[in-house]
Amino acid sequence: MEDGFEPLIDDGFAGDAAKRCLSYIQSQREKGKHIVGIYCGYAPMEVIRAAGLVPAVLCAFADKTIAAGETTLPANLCPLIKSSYGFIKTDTCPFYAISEAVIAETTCDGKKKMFEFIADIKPTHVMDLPQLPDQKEALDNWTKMIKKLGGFLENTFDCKITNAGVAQEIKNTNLKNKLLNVIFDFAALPSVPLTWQEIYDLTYFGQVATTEDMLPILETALATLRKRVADGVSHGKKDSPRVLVTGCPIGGDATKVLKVIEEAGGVIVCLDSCSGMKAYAGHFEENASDPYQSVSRRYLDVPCSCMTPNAKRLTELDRMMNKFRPDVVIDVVLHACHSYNIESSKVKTHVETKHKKPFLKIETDYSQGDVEQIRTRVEAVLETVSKK
Ligand code: BJ8
Repeated sequence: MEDGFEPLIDDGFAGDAAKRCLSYIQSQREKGKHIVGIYCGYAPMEVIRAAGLVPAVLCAFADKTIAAGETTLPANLCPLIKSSYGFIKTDTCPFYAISEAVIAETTCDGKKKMFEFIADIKPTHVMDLPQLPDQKEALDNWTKMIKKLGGFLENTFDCKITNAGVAQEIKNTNLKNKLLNVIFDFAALPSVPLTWQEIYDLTYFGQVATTEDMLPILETALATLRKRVADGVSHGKKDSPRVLVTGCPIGGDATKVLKVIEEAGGVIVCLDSCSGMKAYAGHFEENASDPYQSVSRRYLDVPCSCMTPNAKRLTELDRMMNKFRPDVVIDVVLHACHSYNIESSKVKTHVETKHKKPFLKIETDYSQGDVEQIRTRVEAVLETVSKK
């Protein structure tokens, strides 16, 4: 905890987003709620919640289970997939253990093929995600897949999902997203009154907790941030380089990159990935004649590199850059994530030519062996924008 900072979420889990989520999910299970595992920002949360279910994020970020994952999966695969599968293989993932079924999507090849292994263990529903989001068939096809998921959930959990229930969850999500974005706005201030860890804690928990359960947390966080601003409390120095981090989802051992950026004197003002602010962008149309179509439209707007073309990534990057005014953009690409790796070149050109900002791509995994190498590169890029 930063000196002079009251915790944003005062629940004893500050800096440990996974433990907070696990504790929440376990408490929901004790209340009789069913838990369903998810792997992706495309999981239609509004339908999951309308079924009365609690989502558990199964993406893992720990180096310790990579070796176990590699006994089945190839070594030259993304660490997120190997780590997630390694937890399952060693039966050490409490999130997977408590999940009664799994929802998956056809995003990247690695995840898609890994789902075939876990489908043998638990009921696993794989959704056929359209990957050409701008084609006119995409909306109808994805809407059908979301409705099919509804059927799977109704059968598996013996529940009923109504259109009114989905419509209500759309409103709930919009409210949660609105408040989270008010919190993100604080990172756009010239003196930044919150840390990347605090942003991460909120974005991670926000994927799991209902709007009802998030509201008091968000309201307290907002009050704390307003007090920090009033007291002139900020993170980093006024002249610290502002950094926008984009790319693959990161957490756990991969947060080494975020830690190095801070240790090198940077202030992270934007986390543009599925583990950060990406999940809370955009808006769901309310009161639509078909709420499933509203859900479908919003998720097709998620700018993941598995989509082609993925022009929305650059549009969204523009919005983030205009809002958070970074001095530097750092693209974190996990080893063997081909789609984000290939797309990195477009992002670099866009950042350097349109925004005239330095760009750094870091390819990494969950091991700590490259920390010093990353540090040298981060220090060098921050030096180029040093305001001293
Ligand atoms: S919507 S970013 S959560 S797919 S890093 S496993 S893409 S090889 S995680 Fe993702 Fe959904 Fe997209 Fe978001 Fe594959 Fe790349 Fe690994 Fe990845």
